[in-house]
Amino acid sequence: GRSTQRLFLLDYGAGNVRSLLNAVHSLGYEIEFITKESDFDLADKIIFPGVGAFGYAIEAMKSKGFCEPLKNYIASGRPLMGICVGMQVLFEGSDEAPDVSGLGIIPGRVRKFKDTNKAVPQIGWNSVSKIPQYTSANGLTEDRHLSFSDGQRFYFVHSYAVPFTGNPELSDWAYTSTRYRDEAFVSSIWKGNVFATQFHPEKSGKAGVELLRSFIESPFFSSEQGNLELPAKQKLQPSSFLQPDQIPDGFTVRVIACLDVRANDQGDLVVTKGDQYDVRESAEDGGNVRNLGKPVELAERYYKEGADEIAFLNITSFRDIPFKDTPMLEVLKQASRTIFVPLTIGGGVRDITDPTTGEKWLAKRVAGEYFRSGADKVSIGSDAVYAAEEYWKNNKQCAGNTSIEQIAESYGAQAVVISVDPRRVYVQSPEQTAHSTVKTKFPGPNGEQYCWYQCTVKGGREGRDLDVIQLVTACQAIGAGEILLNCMDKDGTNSGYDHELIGSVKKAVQIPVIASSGAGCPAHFSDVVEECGAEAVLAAGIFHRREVPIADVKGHLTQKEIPVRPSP
Ligand code: 1PR
Repeated sequence: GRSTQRLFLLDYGAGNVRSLLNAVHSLGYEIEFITKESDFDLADKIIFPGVGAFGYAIEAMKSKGFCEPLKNYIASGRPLMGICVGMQVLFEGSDEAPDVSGLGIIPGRVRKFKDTNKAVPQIGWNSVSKIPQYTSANGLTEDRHLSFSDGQRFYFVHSYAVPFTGNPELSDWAYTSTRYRDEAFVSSIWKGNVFATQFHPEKSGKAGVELLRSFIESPFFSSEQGNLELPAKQKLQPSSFLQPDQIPDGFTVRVIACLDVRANDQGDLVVTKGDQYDVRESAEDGGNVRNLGKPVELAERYYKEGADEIAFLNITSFRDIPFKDTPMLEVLKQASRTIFVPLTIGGGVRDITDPTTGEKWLAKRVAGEYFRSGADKVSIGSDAVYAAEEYWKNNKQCAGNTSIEQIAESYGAQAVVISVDPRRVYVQSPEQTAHSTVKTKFPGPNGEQYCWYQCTVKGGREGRDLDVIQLVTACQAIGAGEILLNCMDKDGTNSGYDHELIGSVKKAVQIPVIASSGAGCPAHFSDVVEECGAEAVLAAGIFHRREVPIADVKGHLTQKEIPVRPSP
Protein backbone atom coordinates (compact mmCIF):
# COMPACT_ATOMS: atom_id res chain seq x y z
CA GLY A 1 0.00 0.00 0.00
CA ARG A 2 0.99 3.64 -0.24
CA SER A 3 1.78 4.03 3.43
CA THR A 4 4.11 2.24 5.79
CA GLN A 5 1.34 1.75 8.33
CA ARG A 6 0.25 -1.82 8.93
CA LEU A 7 -3.51 -2.14 8.48
CA PHE A 8 -5.14 -5.20 10.02
CA LEU A 9 -8.57 -6.79 9.76
CA LEU A 10 -9.99 -8.36 12.90
CA ASP A 11 -12.07 -11.22 11.56
CA TYR A 12 -13.69 -13.47 14.16
CA GLY A 13 -15.16 -15.69 11.45
CA ALA A 14 -17.96 -13.35 10.50
CA GLY A 15 -19.69 -13.47 7.15
CA ASN A 16 -18.49 -11.73 4.08
CA VAL A 17 -15.16 -10.03 4.80
CA ARG A 18 -14.05 -10.56 1.20
CA SER A 19 -15.92 -7.44 0.09
CA LEU A 20 -14.15 -5.40 2.76
CA LEU A 21 -10.81 -6.78 1.54
CA ASN A 22 -11.77 -5.93 -2.02
CA ALA A 23 -12.80 -2.40 -1.04
CA VAL A 24 -9.47 -1.79 0.75
CA HIS A 25 -7.56 -3.29 -2.19
CA SER A 26 -9.49 -1.07 -4.61
CA LEU A 27 -7.98 1.88 -2.70
CA GLY A 28 -4.50 0.48 -3.26
CA TYR A 29 -3.88 -0.72 0.28
CA GLU A 30 -2.89 -4.07 1.70
CA ILE A 31 -4.57 -5.40 4.83
CA GLU A 32 -3.49 -8.30 7.05
CA PHE A 33 -5.55 -10.59 9.26
CA ILE A 34 -5.30 -10.58 13.05
CA THR A 35 -4.93 -14.29 13.73
CA LYS A 36 -3.30 -14.27 17.17
CA GLU A 37 -2.95 -12.00 20.19
CA SER A 38 0.54 -10.75 19.30
CA ASP A 39 -0.77 -9.40 15.99
CA PHE A 40 -2.53 -6.62 17.92
CA ASP A 41 0.93 -5.23 18.78
CA LEU A 42 1.90 -5.08 15.11
CA ALA A 43 -1.24 -3.20 14.06
CA ASP A 44 -1.12 0.53 13.34
CA LYS A 45 -4.82 0.51 12.42
CA ILE A 46 -7.54 -2.11 12.77
CA ILE A 47 -10.82 -2.51 10.89
CA PHE A 48 -13.26 -4.67 12.82
CA PRO A 49 -16.20 -5.91 10.69
CA GLY A 50 -19.04 -7.74 12.32
CA VAL A 51 -21.89 -9.55 10.66
CA GLY A 52 -24.84 -11.39 12.04
CA ALA A 53 -25.62 -12.16 15.59
CA PHE A 54 -24.25 -10.18 18.58
CA GLY A 55 -23.98 -13.22 20.83
CA TYR A 56 -22.15 -15.23 18.18
CA ALA A 57 -19.70 -12.37 17.68
CA ILE A 58 -18.87 -12.04 21.38
CA GLU A 59 -18.53 -15.83 21.85
CA ALA A 60 -16.29 -16.06 18.80
CA MET A 61 -14.13 -13.16 20.05
CA LYS A 62 -13.87 -14.80 23.48
CA SER A 63 -13.00 -18.20 22.06
CA LYS A 64 -10.19 -16.60 20.08
CA GLY A 65 -9.01 -14.64 23.12
CA PHE A 66 -9.44 -11.35 21.25
CA CYS A 67 -11.53 -9.36 23.78
CA GLU A 68 -8.80 -8.16 26.17
CA PRO A 69 -6.21 -7.54 23.44
CA LEU A 70 -8.78 -5.43 21.57
CA LYS A 71 -9.53 -3.39 24.70
CA ASN A 72 -5.78 -2.89 25.27
CA TYR A 73 -5.33 -1.90 21.63
CA ILE A 74 -8.04 0.75 21.98
CA ALA A 75 -6.54 1.98 25.25
CA SER A 76 -3.20 2.37 23.45
CA GLY A 77 -4.83 5.12 21.37
CA ARG A 78 -4.34 3.45 18.01
CA PRO A 79 -7.22 3.79 15.53
CA LEU A 80 -10.05 1.29 15.29
CA MET A 81 -12.93 1.25 12.82
CA GLY A 82 -15.86 -0.98 13.70
CA ILE A 83 -18.55 -2.00 11.19
CA CYS A 84 -22.12 -3.13 12.00
CA VAL A 85 -21.89 -5.76 14.76
CA GLY A 86 -18.26 -4.63 15.05
CA MET A 87 -19.72 -1.33 16.30
CA GLN A 88 -22.45 -2.91 18.45
CA VAL A 89 -20.11 -5.10 20.49
CA LEU A 90 -18.29 -1.95 21.69
CA PHE A 91 -21.40 -1.12 23.75
CA GLU A 92 -22.46 -2.67 27.05
CA GLY A 93 -24.81 -5.25 25.60
CA SER A 94 -27.63 -5.99 23.17
CA ASP A 95 -31.24 -7.16 23.33
CA GLU A 96 -30.15 -9.74 20.74
CA ALA A 97 -28.21 -11.62 23.43
CA PRO A 98 -29.49 -10.35 26.79
CA ASP A 99 -27.19 -12.58 28.85
CA VAL A 100 -24.03 -11.64 26.95
CA SER A 101 -21.98 -8.55 27.85
CA GLY A 102 -20.45 -6.38 25.19
CA LEU A 103 -16.96 -4.94 25.50
CA GLY A 104 -18.42 -1.95 27.37
CA ILE A 105 -16.14 0.63 25.74
CA ILE A 106 -19.17 2.83 24.99
CA PRO A 107 -22.04 3.48 27.42
CA GLY A 108 -25.42 2.23 26.27
CA ARG A 109 -27.18 -0.82 24.94
CA VAL A 110 -28.27 -2.07 21.52
CA ARG A 111 -32.03 -2.44 21.14
CA LYS A 112 -34.29 -4.25 18.67
CA PHE A 113 -36.22 -2.14 16.18
CA LYS A 114 -39.98 -2.10 16.77
CA ASP A 115 -41.79 -3.85 13.90
CA THR A 116 -45.31 -2.58 14.63
CA ASN A 117 -45.33 -0.16 11.71
CA LYS A 118 -42.21 -0.88 9.71
CA ALA A 119 -40.42 -3.88 8.28
CA VAL A 120 -37.61 -5.24 10.47
CA PRO A 121 -34.73 -5.79 9.72
CA GLN A 122 -33.98 -2.46 8.12
CA ILE A 123 -32.50 -3.63 4.83
CA GLY A 124 -31.60 -0.81 2.50
CA TRP A 125 -30.06 2.56 1.99
CA ASN A 126 -30.50 5.49 4.35
CA SER A 127 -28.95 8.90 5.01
CA VAL A 128 -26.82 9.98 7.97
CA SER A 129 -27.08 13.26 9.87
CA LYS A 130 -23.94 14.57 11.55
CA ILE A 131 -24.53 15.40 15.17
CA PRO A 132 -22.95 18.85 15.75
CA GLN A 133 -21.22 18.32 19.08
CA TYR A 134 -18.63 21.03 18.82
CA THR A 135 -16.44 23.09 16.60
CA SER A 136 -12.79 23.23 17.54
CA ALA A 137 -11.10 26.43 18.70
CA ASN A 138 -9.47 27.12 15.33
CA GLY A 139 -12.69 26.42 13.42
CA LEU A 140 -11.25 23.16 12.13
CA THR A 141 -13.80 20.44 12.52
CA GLU A 142 -12.93 16.81 12.22
CA ASP A 143 -15.66 16.38 9.59
CA ARG A 144 -13.24 17.54 6.95
CA HIS A 145 -11.55 14.18 7.17
CA LEU A 146 -14.64 12.04 6.99
CA SER A 147 -16.26 12.25 3.64
CA PHE A 148 -19.86 12.32 4.85
CA SER A 149 -21.91 14.75 2.84
CA ASP A 150 -25.61 15.33 3.24
CA GLY A 151 -27.85 13.42 0.86
CA GLN A 152 -25.46 10.50 0.58
CA ARG A 153 -26.95 7.09 1.30
CA PHE A 154 -25.27 4.17 3.06
CA TYR A 155 -26.33 0.52 3.18
CA PHE A 156 -27.88 -0.77 6.41
CA VAL A 157 -28.86 -4.36 7.10
CA HIS A 158 -29.77 -4.88 10.77
CA SER A 159 -32.61 -5.57 13.21
CA TYR A 160 -30.84 -4.01 16.20
CA ALA A 161 -29.52 -0.48 16.78
CA VAL A 162 -28.47 1.97 19.51
CA PRO A 163 -31.38 4.39 20.00
CA PHE A 164 -30.54 8.06 19.42
CA THR A 165 -32.34 9.73 22.30
CA GLY A 166 -30.76 13.13 21.97
CA ASN A 167 -29.62 12.95 25.59
CA PRO A 168 -25.99 13.97 26.13
CA GLU A 169 -25.02 10.62 27.68
CA LEU A 170 -23.94 9.54 24.22
CA SER A 171 -22.80 13.02 23.19
CA ASP A 172 -19.14 12.13 23.47
CA TRP A 173 -19.61 9.19 21.13
CA ALA A 174 -22.57 9.61 18.77
CA TYR A 175 -21.21 11.05 15.51
CA THR A 176 -24.17 10.63 13.15
CA SER A 177 -27.77 9.62 13.58
CA THR A 178 -30.20 8.08 11.13
CA ARG A 179 -33.95 7.70 11.21
CA TYR A 180 -35.63 4.49 10.14
CA ARG A 181 -39.34 5.40 10.02
CA ASP A 182 -40.40 6.04 13.65
CA GLU A 183 -37.00 5.36 15.26
CA ALA A 184 -33.83 7.48 15.27
CA PHE A 185 -30.66 5.55 16.03
CA VAL A 186 -26.90 6.07 16.23
CA SER A 187 -25.54 5.31 12.77
CA SER A 188 -21.91 6.04 13.59
CA ILE A 189 -19.78 6.80 16.62
CA TRP A 190 -16.48 8.64 16.82
CA LYS A 191 -14.40 9.53 19.82
CA GLY A 192 -10.66 9.95 19.58
CA ASN A 193 -9.22 6.85 17.99
CA VAL A 194 -12.46 4.86 17.90
CA PHE A 195 -14.72 5.23 14.87
CA ALA A 196 -17.52 2.83 13.93
CA THR A 197 -20.50 2.66 11.63
CA GLN A 198 -23.76 0.74 11.90
CA PHE A 199 -23.92 0.63 8.10
CA HIS A 200 -21.58 -1.29 5.80
CA PRO A 201 -19.16 1.10 4.03
CA GLU A 202 -17.85 -1.76 1.88
CA LYS A 203 -21.38 -2.23 0.56
CA SER A 204 -22.28 1.44 0.22
CA GLY A 205 -20.90 2.09 -3.24
CA LYS A 206 -18.45 4.91 -3.86
CA ALA A 207 -19.60 6.86 -0.79
CA GLY A 208 -18.72 3.95 1.43
CA VAL A 209 -15.39 3.16 -0.18
CA GLU A 210 -14.38 6.82 0.18
CA LEU A 211 -15.25 6.62 3.88
CA LEU A 212 -12.89 3.67 4.24
CA ARG A 213 -10.24 5.76 2.47
CA SER A 214 -10.81 8.54 5.05
CA PHE A 215 -10.22 6.14 7.91
CA ILE A 216 -7.07 4.76 6.32
CA GLU A 217 -5.65 8.16 5.30
CA SER A 218 -7.08 10.73 7.72
CA PRO A 219 -4.52 12.43 9.98
CA PHE A 220 -7.02 12.21 12.80
CA PHE A 221 -6.53 8.49 12.73
CA SER A 222 -2.80 8.54 12.20
CA SER A 223 -1.09 6.36 14.75
CA GLU A 224 2.38 7.85 14.07
CA GLN A 225 1.56 10.76 16.39
CA GLY A 226 -0.08 8.41 18.85
CA ASN A 227 -3.67 9.31 19.36
CA LEU A 228 -3.50 12.76 17.77
CA GLU A 229 -5.51 14.84 20.19
CA LEU A 230 -8.52 16.16 18.32
CA PRO A 231 -8.78 19.95 18.40
CA ALA A 232 -9.99 21.25 21.72
CA LYS A 233 -13.71 20.83 21.76
CA GLN A 234 -15.98 23.61 22.83
CA LYS A 235 -18.86 21.59 24.12
CA LEU A 236 -22.16 22.82 22.80
CA GLN A 237 -24.75 23.29 25.49
CA PRO A 238 -26.89 20.11 25.75
CA SER A 239 -29.87 22.25 24.79
CA SER A 240 -28.32 22.67 21.33
CA PHE A 241 -27.75 18.93 21.05
CA LEU A 242 -29.59 17.52 18.05
CA GLN A 243 -32.94 16.01 18.98
CA PRO A 244 -34.35 12.77 17.48
CA ASP A 245 -37.25 14.50 15.78
CA GLN A 246 -34.76 16.63 13.88
CA ILE A 247 -33.32 13.53 12.21
CA PRO A 248 -34.84 13.02 8.72
CA ASP A 249 -35.93 9.59 7.51
CA GLY A 250 -33.76 8.96 4.47
CA PHE A 251 -34.79 5.34 3.90
CA THR A 252 -35.06 4.55 0.19
CA VAL A 253 -36.69 1.90 -1.97
CA ARG A 254 -34.12 -0.53 -3.36
CA VAL A 255 -33.98 -1.20 -7.09
CA ILE A 256 -32.51 -4.69 -7.51
CA ALA A 257 -31.19 -6.36 -10.66
CA CYS A 258 -31.60 -10.13 -10.73
CA LEU A 259 -29.49 -12.52 -12.81
CA ASP A 260 -30.82 -16.03 -13.35
CA VAL A 261 -27.72 -18.06 -14.02
CA ARG A 262 -27.30 -21.58 -15.41
CA ALA A 263 -25.01 -23.60 -17.60
CA ASN A 264 -26.13 -23.68 -21.23
CA ASP A 265 -26.01 -26.84 -23.36
CA GLN A 266 -22.38 -26.10 -24.16
CA GLY A 267 -21.56 -25.98 -20.42
CA ASP A 268 -20.94 -22.23 -20.28
CA LEU A 269 -22.41 -20.33 -17.34
CA VAL A 270 -24.80 -17.74 -18.81
CA VAL A 271 -27.35 -15.24 -17.60
CA THR A 272 -30.68 -16.48 -18.84
CA LYS A 273 -34.28 -15.43 -18.32
CA GLY A 274 -37.41 -17.46 -18.07
CA ASP A 275 -40.70 -16.61 -19.68
CA GLN A 276 -42.93 -17.95 -16.94
CA TYR A 277 -39.88 -19.94 -15.88
CA ASP A 278 -39.25 -21.48 -19.33
CA VAL A 279 -35.70 -20.39 -20.15
CA ARG A 280 -35.42 -22.00 -23.57
CA GLU A 281 -35.98 -20.28 -26.91
CA SER A 282 -38.73 -21.72 -29.09
CA ALA A 283 -37.96 -24.89 -31.04
CA GLU A 284 -37.73 -23.04 -34.34
CA ASP A 285 -35.14 -20.74 -32.76
CA GLY A 286 -33.06 -23.78 -31.87
CA GLY A 287 -34.48 -24.41 -28.39
CA ASN A 288 -31.29 -23.18 -26.75
CA VAL A 289 -31.06 -21.80 -23.26
CA ARG A 290 -31.56 -18.04 -23.69
CA ASN A 291 -28.18 -16.40 -23.35
CA LEU A 292 -28.42 -12.80 -22.19
CA GLY A 293 -24.81 -12.32 -21.24
CA LYS A 294 -22.07 -13.19 -18.82
CA PRO A 295 -22.86 -13.00 -15.09
CA VAL A 296 -19.98 -10.80 -13.91
CA GLU A 297 -20.07 -8.41 -16.88
CA LEU A 298 -23.82 -7.85 -16.52
CA ALA A 299 -23.55 -7.42 -12.76
CA GLU A 300 -20.80 -4.82 -13.20
CA ARG A 301 -22.95 -2.91 -15.68
CA TYR A 302 -25.85 -2.86 -13.24
CA TYR A 303 -23.61 -1.70 -10.39
CA LYS A 304 -22.37 1.20 -12.54
CA GLU A 305 -25.96 1.99 -13.57
CA GLY A 306 -26.98 2.37 -9.93
CA ALA A 307 -28.49 -0.97 -8.90
CA ASP A 308 -28.90 -0.93 -5.12
CA GLU A 309 -28.44 -4.70 -4.86
CA ILE A 310 -27.66 -7.55 -7.25
CA ALA A 311 -29.06 -11.07 -6.95
CA PHE A 312 -27.65 -14.14 -8.67
CA LEU A 313 -29.97 -17.15 -8.81
CA ASN A 314 -28.41 -20.47 -9.76
CA ILE A 315 -31.56 -21.83 -11.33
CA THR A 316 -30.50 -25.38 -12.02
CA SER A 317 -29.02 -25.95 -8.60
CA PHE A 318 -31.83 -28.30 -7.63
CA ARG A 319 -30.36 -30.75 -10.13
CA ASP A 320 -26.85 -30.99 -8.81
CA ILE A 321 -24.42 -30.00 -6.13
CA PRO A 322 -23.80 -26.23 -6.31
CA PHE A 323 -20.14 -27.00 -5.85
CA LYS A 324 -20.14 -28.93 -9.10
CA ASP A 325 -21.29 -25.50 -10.22
CA THR A 326 -18.22 -24.00 -8.55
CA PRO A 327 -18.37 -21.33 -11.25
CA MET A 328 -21.00 -19.70 -9.02
CA LEU A 329 -18.35 -19.29 -6.30
CA GLU A 330 -16.00 -17.94 -8.95
CA VAL A 331 -18.70 -15.54 -10.19
CA LEU A 332 -19.06 -14.15 -6.66
CA LYS A 333 -15.28 -13.87 -6.15
CA GLN A 334 -14.96 -11.93 -9.38
CA ALA A 335 -18.09 -9.81 -8.95
CA SER A 336 -17.27 -8.77 -5.38
CA ARG A 337 -13.88 -7.48 -6.54
CA THR A 338 -15.41 -4.43 -8.20
CA ILE A 339 -19.04 -4.35 -7.07
CA PHE A 340 -19.58 -2.61 -3.72
CA VAL A 341 -23.30 -3.08 -3.20
CA PRO A 342 -24.90 -6.13 -1.57
CA LEU A 343 -24.85 -9.40 -3.48
CA THR A 344 -27.43 -12.12 -2.90
CA ILE A 345 -26.87 -15.68 -4.12
CA GLY A 346 -29.60 -18.27 -4.38
CA GLY A 347 -29.89 -21.80 -5.67
CA GLY A 348 -28.95 -24.98 -3.88
CA VAL A 349 -28.70 -23.50 -0.38
CA ARG A 350 -29.65 -26.54 1.71
CA ASP A 351 -28.08 -29.60 3.35
CA ILE A 352 -26.53 -31.58 0.53
CA THR A 353 -24.85 -34.94 0.25
CA ASP A 354 -22.35 -35.27 -2.55
CA PRO A 355 -23.59 -38.31 -4.54
CA THR A 356 -20.07 -39.29 -5.56
CA THR A 357 -18.20 -38.90 -2.26
CA GLY A 358 -21.18 -39.23 0.10
CA GLU A 359 -19.77 -36.17 1.89
CA LYS A 360 -22.48 -34.22 3.72
CA TRP A 361 -22.51 -30.44 3.50
CA LEU A 362 -24.77 -28.64 5.99
CA ALA A 363 -26.65 -25.65 4.57
CA LYS A 364 -24.61 -23.43 6.94
CA ARG A 365 -21.42 -24.64 5.26
CA VAL A 366 -22.85 -24.12 1.76
CA ALA A 367 -23.86 -20.59 2.78
CA GLY A 368 -20.45 -20.02 4.41
CA GLU A 369 -18.73 -20.83 1.12
CA TYR A 370 -20.92 -18.27 -0.63
CA PHE A 371 -20.30 -15.62 2.08
CA ARG A 372 -16.56 -16.18 1.97
CA SER A 373 -16.74 -15.78 -1.80
CA GLY A 374 -18.35 -12.34 -1.51
CA ALA A 375 -22.09 -12.82 -0.99
CA ASP A 376 -23.93 -10.86 1.73
CA LYS A 377 -27.21 -12.74 1.66
CA VAL A 378 -28.25 -16.20 0.53
CA SER A 379 -31.70 -16.95 -0.82
CA ILE A 380 -33.44 -20.23 -0.12
CA GLY A 381 -36.19 -21.47 -2.42
CA SER A 382 -37.17 -25.14 -2.38
CA ASP A 383 -35.74 -25.89 1.05
CA ALA A 384 -37.82 -23.12 2.59
CA VAL A 385 -40.98 -24.81 1.25
CA TYR A 386 -39.98 -28.09 2.88
CA ALA A 387 -39.17 -26.29 6.15
CA ALA A 388 -42.56 -24.55 6.11
CA GLU A 389 -44.37 -27.84 5.44
CA GLU A 390 -42.62 -29.36 8.48
CA TYR A 391 -43.47 -26.28 10.57
CA TRP A 392 -47.21 -26.58 9.88
CA LYS A 393 -47.15 -30.40 10.20
CA ASN A 394 -45.48 -30.07 13.64
CA ASN A 395 -48.10 -27.60 14.80
CA LYS A 396 -45.90 -24.53 14.29
CA GLN A 397 -42.84 -25.97 16.02
CA CYS A 398 -39.46 -24.98 14.58
CA ALA A 399 -37.39 -28.06 13.74
CA GLY A 400 -34.19 -26.38 14.98
CA ASN A 401 -31.99 -27.66 12.18
CA THR A 402 -33.48 -26.17 9.03
CA SER A 403 -31.21 -24.33 6.58
CA ILE A 404 -32.95 -21.08 7.65
CA GLU A 405 -32.13 -21.61 11.34
CA GLN A 406 -28.58 -22.80 10.72
CA ILE A 407 -27.68 -19.70 8.70
CA ALA A 408 -29.66 -17.10 10.69
CA GLU A 409 -28.07 -18.34 13.93
CA SER A 410 -24.54 -17.57 12.80
CA TYR A 411 -24.95 -14.86 10.19
CA GLY A 412 -28.13 -13.19 11.41
CA ALA A 413 -31.69 -13.27 10.04
CA GLN A 414 -30.84 -10.44 7.67
CA ALA A 415 -28.55 -12.78 5.70
CA VAL A 416 -31.40 -15.18 4.89
CA VAL A 417 -33.79 -14.35 2.03
CA ILE A 418 -36.68 -16.66 1.12
CA SER A 419 -37.19 -16.88 -2.64
CA VAL A 420 -40.83 -17.73 -3.36
CA ASP A 421 -41.96 -19.32 -6.65
CA PRO A 422 -45.76 -19.19 -6.44
CA ARG A 423 -48.37 -19.77 -9.14
CA ARG A 424 -52.06 -18.99 -9.24
CA VAL A 425 -54.61 -21.75 -8.62
CA TYR A 426 -58.09 -20.47 -9.54
CA VAL A 427 -61.21 -21.52 -7.61
CA GLN A 428 -64.85 -20.55 -8.10
CA SER A 429 -65.21 -19.70 -4.42
CA PRO A 430 -63.06 -19.57 -1.24
CA GLU A 431 -64.98 -22.55 0.14
CA GLN A 432 -63.42 -24.77 -2.52
CA THR A 433 -60.03 -24.70 -0.80
CA ALA A 434 -58.57 -24.56 2.71
CA HIS A 435 -55.88 -22.22 1.39
CA SER A 436 -55.81 -18.43 1.75
CA THR A 437 -57.57 -17.03 -1.33
CA VAL A 438 -57.72 -13.53 -2.82
CA LYS A 439 -60.63 -12.14 -4.80
CA THR A 440 -58.90 -11.37 -8.06
CA LYS A 441 -59.48 -8.63 -10.63
CA PHE A 442 -58.07 -11.05 -13.21
CA PRO A 443 -60.53 -13.98 -13.39
CA GLY A 444 -59.33 -17.46 -14.26
CA PRO A 445 -59.83 -19.28 -17.61
CA ASN A 446 -63.33 -20.34 -16.54
CA GLY A 447 -64.21 -16.97 -15.05
CA GLU A 448 -63.07 -17.95 -11.54
CA GLN A 449 -63.18 -14.89 -9.27
CA TYR A 450 -60.84 -16.30 -6.61
CA CYS A 451 -57.35 -17.74 -6.55
CA TRP A 452 -54.75 -18.92 -4.09
CA TYR A 453 -51.01 -18.95 -4.69
CA GLN A 454 -49.48 -22.42 -4.69
CA CYS A 455 -45.82 -22.76 -3.67
CA THR A 456 -43.57 -24.72 -5.98
CA VAL A 457 -40.12 -26.30 -5.68
CA LYS A 458 -37.42 -27.23 -8.19
CA GLY A 459 -37.73 -24.01 -10.14
CA GLY A 460 -41.46 -24.17 -10.50
CA ARG A 461 -41.50 -27.76 -11.72
CA GLU A 462 -43.36 -29.23 -8.74
CA GLY A 463 -46.43 -27.78 -7.00
CA ARG A 464 -46.87 -28.35 -3.28
CA ASP A 465 -49.92 -28.36 -1.03
CA LEU A 466 -48.75 -25.15 0.62
CA ASP A 467 -49.89 -21.60 -0.10
CA VAL A 468 -47.73 -18.51 -0.13
CA ILE A 469 -49.13 -17.14 3.16
CA GLN A 470 -48.36 -20.42 4.94
CA LEU A 471 -44.83 -20.26 3.48
CA VAL A 472 -43.94 -16.68 4.38
CA THR A 473 -45.45 -16.73 7.88
CA ALA A 474 -43.66 -20.00 8.68
CA CYS A 475 -40.32 -18.73 7.33
CA GLN A 476 -40.60 -15.50 9.30
CA ALA A 477 -41.32 -17.52 12.46
CA ILE A 478 -38.38 -19.85 11.74
CA GLY A 479 -36.06 -16.85 11.40
CA ALA A 480 -35.77 -15.62 7.80
CA GLY A 481 -35.00 -11.92 7.29
CA GLU A 482 -36.59 -11.06 3.94
CA ILE A 483 -38.94 -12.32 1.21
CA LEU A 484 -38.02 -12.31 -2.50
CA LEU A 485 -41.51 -12.67 -3.91
CA ASN A 486 -41.48 -13.99 -7.48
CA CYS A 487 -44.60 -14.91 -9.41
CA MET A 488 -44.64 -17.60 -12.10
CA ASP A 489 -47.72 -16.20 -13.84
CA LYS A 490 -46.10 -12.77 -14.18
CA ASP A 491 -42.51 -13.84 -14.77
CA GLY A 492 -41.12 -12.35 -17.98
CA THR A 493 -44.49 -10.95 -19.13
CA ASN A 494 -43.61 -7.23 -18.83
CA SER A 495 -47.25 -6.78 -17.75
CA GLY A 496 -46.47 -5.46 -14.28
CA TYR A 497 -46.20 -7.04 -10.83
CA ASP A 498 -48.94 -9.17 -9.27
CA HIS A 499 -50.23 -6.61 -6.75
CA GLU A 500 -52.80 -9.03 -5.29
CA LEU A 501 -50.03 -11.49 -4.44
CA ILE A 502 -47.62 -8.87 -3.10
CA GLY A 503 -50.29 -7.01 -1.14
CA SER A 504 -51.47 -10.19 0.59
CA VAL A 505 -47.90 -11.18 1.56
CA LYS A 506 -47.05 -7.65 2.79
CA LYS A 507 -50.07 -7.83 5.11
CA ALA A 508 -48.98 -11.22 6.45
CA VAL A 509 -45.37 -10.51 7.51
CA GLN A 510 -43.22 -7.84 9.22
CA ILE A 511 -39.99 -8.66 7.40
CA PRO A 512 -39.17 -6.76 4.18
CA VAL A 513 -40.70 -7.89 0.88
CA ILE A 514 -39.00 -7.57 -2.52
CA ALA A 515 -41.48 -7.33 -5.40
CA SER A 516 -40.38 -9.52 -8.31
CA SER A 517 -41.63 -10.73 -11.70
CA GLY A 518 -43.34 -8.91 -14.50
CA ALA A 519 -41.87 -5.41 -14.52
CA GLY A 520 -42.15 -3.96 -18.02
CA CYS A 521 -41.84 -0.17 -17.64
CA PRO A 522 -40.87 2.40 -14.97
CA ALA A 523 -44.50 2.95 -13.93
CA HIS A 524 -44.77 -0.70 -12.86
CA PHE A 525 -42.12 -0.03 -10.19
CA SER A 526 -43.88 2.97 -8.66
CA ASP A 527 -47.28 1.24 -8.88
CA VAL A 528 -46.18 -1.71 -6.73
CA VAL A 529 -44.52 0.53 -4.14
CA GLU A 530 -47.52 2.86 -3.91
CA GLU A 531 -50.12 0.09 -3.89
CA CYS A 532 -48.40 -2.68 -1.90
CA GLY A 533 -45.65 -0.93 0.09
CA ALA A 534 -42.90 -3.20 -1.19
CA GLU A 535 -39.53 -2.25 0.34
CA ALA A 536 -37.69 -3.19 -2.83
CA VAL A 537 -38.44 -3.76 -6.51
CA LEU A 538 -36.61 -6.36 -8.57
CA ALA A 539 -36.42 -6.92 -12.30
CA ALA A 540 -34.47 -9.05 -14.71
CA GLY A 541 -35.66 -9.21 -18.31
CA ILE A 542 -36.14 -5.49 -18.98
CA PHE A 543 -32.63 -4.80 -17.70
CA HIS A 544 -30.97 -7.70 -19.54
CA ARG A 545 -32.72 -6.80 -22.79
CA ARG A 546 -31.73 -3.13 -22.24
CA GLU A 547 -35.36 -2.06 -22.58
CA VAL A 548 -35.34 0.14 -19.48
CA PRO A 549 -32.16 1.51 -17.86
CA ILE A 550 -32.03 1.44 -14.08
CA ALA A 551 -31.52 5.23 -14.11
CA ASP A 552 -34.93 5.63 -15.82
CA VAL A 553 -36.57 3.56 -13.09
CA LYS A 554 -34.93 5.70 -10.41
CA GLY A 555 -35.79 8.90 -12.26
CA HIS A 556 -39.43 7.86 -12.47
CA LEU A 557 -39.58 6.85 -8.78
CA THR A 558 -38.10 10.25 -7.87
CA GLN A 559 -40.76 11.98 -9.98
CA LYS A 560 -43.37 10.04 -8.01
CA GLU A 561 -41.65 11.25 -4.80
CA ILE A 562 -40.56 7.76 -3.87
CA PRO A 563 -37.08 8.17 -2.30
CA VAL A 564 -34.29 6.30 -4.05
CA ARG A 565 -30.52 6.27 -3.63
CA PRO A 566 -29.15 8.77 -6.14
CA SER A 567 -27.51 7.03 -9.10
CA PRO A 568 -23.70 7.36 -8.97
O1 1PR B 1 -34.87 -23.90 -4.99
O2 1PR B 1 -33.30 -22.94 -3.31
O3 1PR B 1 -32.42 -24.22 -5.28
O4 1PR B 1 -33.42 -21.92 -5.54
C1 1PR B 1 -33.65 -21.90 -6.92
C2 1PR B 1 -33.76 -20.44 -7.27
O5 1PR B 1 -33.79 -20.28 -8.68
C3 1PR B 1 -35.03 -19.83 -6.73
O6 1PR B 1 -34.74 -18.50 -6.27
C4 1PR B 1 -35.96 -19.75 -7.95
O7 1PR B 1 -36.78 -18.59 -7.88
C5 1PR B 1 -34.97 -19.60 -9.08
N1 1PR B 1 -35.42 -20.25 -10.29
C6 1PR B 1 -35.44 -21.58 -10.52
N2 1PR B 1 -35.87 -21.79 -11.79
C7 1PR B 1 -36.10 -20.58 -12.35
C8 1PR B 1 -36.55 -20.37 -13.74
O8 1PR B 1 -36.77 -19.22 -14.16
N3 1PR B 1 -36.70 -21.46 -14.49
N4 1PR B 1 -35.86 -18.24 -11.47
C9 1PR B 1 -35.79 -19.60 -11.39
C10 1PR B 1 -37.08 -17.66 -11.29
C11 1PR B 1 -37.22 -15.40 -10.65
C12 1PR B 1 -36.39 -14.20 -10.85
C13 1PR B 1 -36.90 -13.41 -12.05
C14 1PR B 1 -37.88 -12.40 -11.56
C15 1PR B 1 -37.95 -11.20 -12.46
N5 1PR B 1 -36.92 -16.31 -11.70
O9 1PR B 1 -35.11 -14.58 -11.05
O10 1PR B 1 -35.83 -12.78 -12.60
O11 1PR B 1 -39.08 -13.11 -11.49
O12 1PR B 1 -38.24 -11.59 -13.76
P1 1PR B 1 -38.68 -10.48 -14.86
O13 1PR B 1 -38.33 -9.13 -14.33
O14 1PR B 1 -37.91 -10.85 -16.09
O15 1PR B 1 -40.14 -10.64 -15.04
P2 1PR B 1 -33.49 -23.34 -4.74
